[in-house]
Parts: sequence; structure tokens; C-alpha cells
Amino acid sequence: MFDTKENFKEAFKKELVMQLGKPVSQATDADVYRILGMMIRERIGEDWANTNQRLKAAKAKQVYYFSMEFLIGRQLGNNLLSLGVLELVRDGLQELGFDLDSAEEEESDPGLGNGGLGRLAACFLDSLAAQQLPGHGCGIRYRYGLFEQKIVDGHQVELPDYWLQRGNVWEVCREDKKVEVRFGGEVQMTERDGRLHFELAGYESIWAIPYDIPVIGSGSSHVNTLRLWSARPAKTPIKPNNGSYYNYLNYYRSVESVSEFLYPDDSEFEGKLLRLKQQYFLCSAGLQSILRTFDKLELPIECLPDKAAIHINDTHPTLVIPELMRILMDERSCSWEEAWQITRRAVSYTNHTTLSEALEKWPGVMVKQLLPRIYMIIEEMNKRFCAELLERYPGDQNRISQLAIVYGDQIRMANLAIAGSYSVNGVAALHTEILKKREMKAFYELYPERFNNKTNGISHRRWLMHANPALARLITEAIGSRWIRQPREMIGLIKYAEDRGFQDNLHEIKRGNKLRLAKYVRERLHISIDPDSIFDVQAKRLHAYKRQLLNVLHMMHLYNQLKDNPSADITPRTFLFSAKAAPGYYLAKNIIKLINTVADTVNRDRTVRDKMKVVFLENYSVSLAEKLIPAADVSEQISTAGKEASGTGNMKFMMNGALTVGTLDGANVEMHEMLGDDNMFLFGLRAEQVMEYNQSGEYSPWHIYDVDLRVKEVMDQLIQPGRFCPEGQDFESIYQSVLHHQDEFFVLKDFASYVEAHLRIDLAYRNARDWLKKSALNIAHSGKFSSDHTIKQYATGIWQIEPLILQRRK
Ligand code: HBZ
Repeated sequence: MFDTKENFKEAFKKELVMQLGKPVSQATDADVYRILGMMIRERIGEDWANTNQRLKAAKAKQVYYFSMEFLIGRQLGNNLLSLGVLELVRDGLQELGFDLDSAEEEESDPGLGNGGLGRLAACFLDSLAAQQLPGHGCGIRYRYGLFEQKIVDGHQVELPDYWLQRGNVWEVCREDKKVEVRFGGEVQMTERDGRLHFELAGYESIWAIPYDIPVIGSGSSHVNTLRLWSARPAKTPIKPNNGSYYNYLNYYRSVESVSEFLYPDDSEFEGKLLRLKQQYFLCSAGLQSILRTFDKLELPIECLPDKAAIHINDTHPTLVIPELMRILMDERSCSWEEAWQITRRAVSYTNHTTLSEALEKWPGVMVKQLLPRIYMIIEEMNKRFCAELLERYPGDQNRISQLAIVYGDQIRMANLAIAGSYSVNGVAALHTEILKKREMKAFYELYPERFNNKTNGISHRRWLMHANPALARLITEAIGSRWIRQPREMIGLIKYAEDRGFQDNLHEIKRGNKLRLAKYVRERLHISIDPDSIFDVQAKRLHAYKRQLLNVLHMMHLYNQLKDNPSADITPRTFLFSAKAAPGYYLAKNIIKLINTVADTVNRDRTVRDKMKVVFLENYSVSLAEKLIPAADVSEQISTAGKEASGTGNMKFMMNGALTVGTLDGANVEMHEMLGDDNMFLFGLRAEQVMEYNQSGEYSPWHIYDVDLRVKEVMDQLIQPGRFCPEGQDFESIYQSVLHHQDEFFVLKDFASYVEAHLRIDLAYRNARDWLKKSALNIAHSGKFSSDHTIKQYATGIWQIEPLILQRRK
């Protein structure tokens, strides 16, 4: 149905009539979206089944990527791209009087993740499938995704995101594959055949129902599965309900709440019981499903790690470790030692943060009450682990207590994840070094062979080919199409960086993207922005360590300068922001309000209208990122050095030709290694310097406030009525966090250096040719950050999985 444009048009019209009973003349964009979704599903159905068949026949080892988040974005465009029919469909639809872009806008953007971690999981699925690697996602089908953000009077307001309202054409409910998950109850011990047996009694039972989403391999007939679990009450709850109807209703409500919503905190540990339930629900359901697949191979259980690699995306799914132990011992008659061997050979773990407030530590009492058998297993693991440590480090109590899994009443999930796995990786070179030298030093000394780095990556299919098709075409025109399969070949663009024709095209494409964004901004916010100004973008979660505040203070300073000297010679700038704050994160929400207040002041002032604009785009999401990133000239990656594990936005902007103003943090370090000082605007403290200041306690923001008049001016403006503090309002909490709470993130310390970096940007942009050259070099080097490359390294370095024999799509 997709082999030629004419066939597509015929099939589309037929489907429209069959499914919706409508002729072309009456179809809406929403209808077009639905019909295309159905056609794609039909088209790949056989491939999907075949992939599973072939995997089974080959007894291939498969990876299961466990993640509490999969921020997959809209599927339609990407699926068409993977099938190689995007342009054909676009043209065919146009001839029928429809616009594919408008149809794409009809798809709801599933917000099943908070930010980088969830999006990474989605890029990894895309790359696994594209390389015909047997790898599946295992997650939760939240009924409500990350909240929808509205800006009301400059404040963030959260609304529920009921993304399933119009159904989900991509998913298939696999009722036949449901599994039971048990909570609560008591552990009963019995002795049989000289062995202790453990069984749970009086538990609450719930069903985990899998919904499968196909992950279509680009350019091949390989189709992997993203399996998302939904909680449903068991018909007859096993827990006695005293026969009361109201008890039934309570039970129903409590069960459904398990997959009801995604927790919106991206960098603070929320020790909520429901979150723990969600984590166990995912781990137990996912493992049962893996074992069911494994059992079909009819191999002895000790072969499990040869057939299944279980990867955990941060510590959120760490309970796979004790849960696998439980299943192996209680249901498969393994001894502790056998179960431990199998588990440790099967599980690998990625760490995404060194922020101490994000580390998961569950209270033992909570785990004991909700998961009594799991608690027993964790205690036993801890006991055995500490005994080993005592032998290895006799008398070194300090070290042993750092390493222990259970400390006081807390279960440290990172310790559990490291002790119970064979591989621990960081997500950028600097981050991995920090883990080894600082945060996880004791573990590194104990198990040096387990630690490795896997620098993050992004899908060039979504973030370049889909988000910026004109740029993708230009690249192909210049260097041919091999880069699509081998993104590192983009390095061939270096040859064109100084080619005037190439530069002109690059300029036109960027300008087109900027015009489209300007239209979007005008329609939504009634602000007109100049496509010839520098589009300077910071788009990411709002967090103190990401330092949106530094960006705002710089804008305030720039505005002050323009007020002092209205004819100041500055290159016109449009500062764009997009960011969600965790609903309970007061400081972050206050920074959103500050950005919007500064935006109001600046945008209303006609005297600066040709020089400066500030825009806050609400509800940052994958689909908004796809509009924003291709239009950026400058990418703000300005976290306090040592705090951003990797960053992936940095890579997306780079791939779309934006130049980075950034600190030497996370993957910026690796970008800088390739680009050098000429093609990036570095500033600020280095990670070691930050660490030294933290150790010595020598840094005082007050000193900077006292000596740098620019700093004093903008800081005072946060609390004094005037330009940025309308009547009755101030930003006291921000002021306090910087000055009275010792500026934990070195905002003032890096201010001067940041201002200077922006001056360099201002000057560099004036030399259009040179700017375009830098932009082209950024694109050329960005192939290294394709997640295809990252996934290859996971596949060979951690999972030991291989591609299924190549089968090109027919
Ligand atoms: O993971 C991010 C890191 O901050 C970023 O540097 C890195 O590039 C990215 C991918 O490795 N971390 C997150 O996005 N973390 C979360 O979203 C998160 C979500 C729920 C939590 C904790 C963290 O409970």
C-alpha cells in the first residue's frame, strides 16, 4: 500500500471509507492521522510477528531496557520515516488535498517522561530497531503523562495530561499476556525436603496488562516492542474484603492508581509509597514476561543471562534485582547462590546523576510493609555483602558503612544496583570519572571492572531527519546518503564548511526554520520576533543547577545596558526559554515567573524592540523541541560544571547547527574536544574548581556582589521595586538563594565570564560567513552523538547482543 504514490492514495481512500465511512472530501486532519496510523499498523503487522518468530527461532539474546519513563514523542512522522515513505505519503496526501504536518499535529504527544532520562530511553529504542538489534522497552502506561504547563500571569500552572483521550492507534492491548503482581501480605516459611520455602499469604493481587507499541527499524523489516504495563484490578481480590462493596471500590481505586500518573520530579527523590508500588509493578511484570519468553526456549534457568540482558535506566527499576532473586528461589527452586549468580550476570545499570538529593533511598519499613518478601531478600543481600566486605576490609568500618546496601533504616538503591549487577555506566566521560573518583569511589575500588562510560546519544532520525528535513536534504546533497546509516560520515561535511554555496543553503534553511518558529510565537503569544536576530535558546527542565537564572541575570544586565545607552551597538537577540518546573519546586517556579516578568518589561519597551526580545514558550515537550531546536542559533548549556551528567539537548542543538555557549560539563566536554575553542563559546569554572571551592568553602557571592557593579545592579533589581519588580512583587527567594544561601551553583561566580562569552557571540554573529562555517562544523561533528553509535557500544560492551540477520524492507 506504500509502494507507489498512486497505490498509497488508493489504499488511503479505501481505508477512509472502510474505517470511518467517509469520502476524502469530508475527512479532517484527525481522520487523516488515524487512517495513516491504521495503515502503518497493518503494513508492519507481519514484520512485527516475523521479528519475534525469528528471534525465537534463533534463540537470540535480547535486551530488555527497564525504564520508568519512555518519552517517545509523536509516532506518525517517525514511523513513516522508518518505513521510507514519508515523502511519498506527504506528496500523496497533498494531491488528495491534505497536509501531512497538520495531520501530525493531531497526534497527542505522550509525555511519559520528565526529560533527558526518558527521552534517552526513546532514542535508544529507535537505534536498537534501526540496527536490527533485539532490544525492547519495558515501562509503564501512565494514564496521565507529565503535566501540561500553562503560564498564567507569568506563573506556571499544571494541568493533567490525559494523553489517551482520543485513543492510541499505535498500541495493541495484549490481554492474553497479563501477569499477576502481588503487594503486601505476610511471608510464610515452611520446611520441605530439608529446605526452607517462602510463600506470601494474605497479599493484594493486581493484574498487569501489557500494551505493546511497535518500534519500527528504519530501513529494515525489524520491529521491536515497547511494552507498557497498565494496572487493573483482579476480579476477586485475594485480600479478604469483608464482603463490603465499599471495600471493593477502595481496592479498585487503589489498584488503578498504580499506573495512573507519572511522578513529575526529575531530580529530587520523592519517597512516596505509590511511587514504590509503581517501581515494583514494573519490575515484577517485566521480569515475569521475560521469563515467559525464556521458558519457550526450554533451556536450564542458569542460561537466562545468556538469553536476556536486563538493563535498568537509573535506579528506578532496581527492584528487578531482588525480584529476580525471589522468582528464582521461590518459584524456580534455585539456591541463594545460584539465584545470585544468575541475577548478577543478567543485570546492568546506568547512573544519570550525582546530585545527592536525587539518590533513591527507600525507608526499610515502607518496603517491608509493601513488599515483605523483597525486603527479606534485600536484608539477606546486605548481610552477605557486608560479611564479604568485612573480610576484605577488616576494621574499615567507615568504608563498609559507605558501601552497605542498608544503612540505618534506609535501603540505598544505587548500592543495591551496583552490588547486584555486572556493569555500571555513567553517561558522559566526565560524569563517569566523577562517579569513579568521588561519588562511587568506594564501589569503584571494590569492583573497578564493573565501571564503564557510555556517552549519551540522540536519534539523528528524529532530531535531524524528522525535525529538520531541509537540513537533512542539504547534507545528502553534499555528501550523499550514507550518513543516514552511518551518521559519523557527517564528518564529510567539514569539506563544505567554507563552501559559499553550502553556507548559503545552510543560512536559508536556518532562516526558514526561524520564520516558522516566529510564526508559532506570534500565533501563540502575540509577540513578533525578528528572524534576523540571534535566536538564543535555553530549553530543558528548570533546575537551579541548570542555571536558567544565570541566563536571566545576563538578560537583565543587557537590558540595563540598553537603557543606559539606547544606541549601544549590539546584535539583535531573541532569548527563548522553555522549561517545566517540578510542581513542588518553589525556587524553580519563581525563576519561571522572573523570566516572564523580564519578558514583559523588555517586550513592552519600544525603545529596545529592535535589539532584544524575550519569549517563554509554555509546555516544553518533544513536539515543541522539534520546532524550537532547528530554529536556534545559540544553544545554552550552562550548568554548574560537574552537575549535569551529560545533557542531550546540547547534542540536538549541535546537530541542527546551533553554536553552544556552555560550561565544561557533561557531554559539552566531549563536544569541545571535537570542536575546539573556535566553534564553541566556553565560559565559567571547571568541575575541579567547583569541587575545590566546595571543599575549601572559600567562595562568597557577597564578594562578587560588592565588587561587580553589574551584579549588584541586577541582584538588587530582584528585590527592589522598579524595572523587574512590578508593584507588590519581588523575587526575594531567588535573591536569598544566591546571596544568603551561598550561591550553591556559582551563578555570580560565573557571571562575568558568561557576559564575556555573550560578547564573543555578539561579535561572531556579525561575521555571517564565519558563523555559518562554525555552524557547519558543529553539524559535521555531531554524527558522533548519534545514539546509533552509543547503542553499538552498549550492545558490544555491556549487553553482548548481536543484530539479527539483515533483512531489508521489501
Ligand atoms: O538524564 C538526565 C540528566 O540530568 C542529564 O544530564 C542526562 O543527559 C540525561 C540522560 O542521561 N536525568 C534525568 O532526566 N532524570 C530524570 O528525568 C529523573 C526522573 C525521575 C526521577 C529522577 C530523575 O525520579
